[in-house]
Amino acid sequence: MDPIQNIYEAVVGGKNEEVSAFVQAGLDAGYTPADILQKGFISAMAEVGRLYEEGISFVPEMMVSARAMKVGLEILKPFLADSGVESAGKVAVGTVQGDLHDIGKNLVAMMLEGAGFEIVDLGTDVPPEKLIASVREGVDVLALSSLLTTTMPNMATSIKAIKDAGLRDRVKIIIGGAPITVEYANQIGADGYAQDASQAVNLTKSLMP
Ligand code: B1M
Repeated sequence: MDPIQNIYEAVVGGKNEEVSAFVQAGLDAGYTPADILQKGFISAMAEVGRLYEEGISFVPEMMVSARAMKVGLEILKPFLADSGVESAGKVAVGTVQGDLHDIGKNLVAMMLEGAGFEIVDLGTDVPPEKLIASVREGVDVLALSSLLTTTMPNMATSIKAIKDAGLRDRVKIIIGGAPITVEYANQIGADGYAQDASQAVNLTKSLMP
């Protein structure tokens, strides 16, 4: 079977012990890391979401698929993140308070790293105080992720907290994640919105002094 199809099925089926070999097979067969990412991993996670939404699978299945995707991304990481490039700026990435989804956030971090940015990974479920601390420590850009409609408002809360701490003009704030839109970014006073990880790289570059 085609390596990309193998990756897709391994992620949907949560077969994390097989996924690394399939990624390697894909690379050996000449697929680009971008193809493997888009057609293998991201399409598979869209299918996992569909199965969950339609009540065909449940949270445990989502978890094993997420683990398989993470294992595969580790193999892809060196190809996405080209090391040895001079730092283009410092970016803190995190998923907002209440939200534990980190695959998209990790992908954004990997692509930014590949584009030469220094990354501070704040993790998931990040409270505003931790964001404030990272701005005080000195980052050029704060990239916030949210995957849940219930945690989206925490982006607004985070921006407000940074503003209230008198730090808003010290950092550019960009946001993204499945439920986020450019209108929402404008509404809450973010400096930009990126639909996916590669747009996040272009946006970050455009915001650097
Ligand atoms: Co959750 N989950 N989940 N989940 N989960 C979603 C998001 C959901 C859409 C599924 C569904 O119903 N179809 C739904 C949200 C519904 C809603 O809010 N409207 C949902 C739900 C309901 C939940 C729980 C509430 C389920 C429950 O417990 N009852 C729960 C919440 C837990 C919490 O966070 N407090 C939950 C839990 C989980 C797991 C832990 C099981 C697991 C996460 C594991 C992990 O991340 N380590 C999980 C998963 C895997 C998903 C789906 C299936 C896949 C998400 C993903 O990784 N996609 C998801 C359904 C779906 O998205 N189709 C779903 C792949 C990833 C590459 O894409 O994260 O969108 P994404 O990132 C993209 C862009 O959005 C963008 O770039 C990335 C790609 O290039 N982007 C940014 C993301 N962040 C960015 C930041 C930027 C820029 C771009 O900064 C500038």
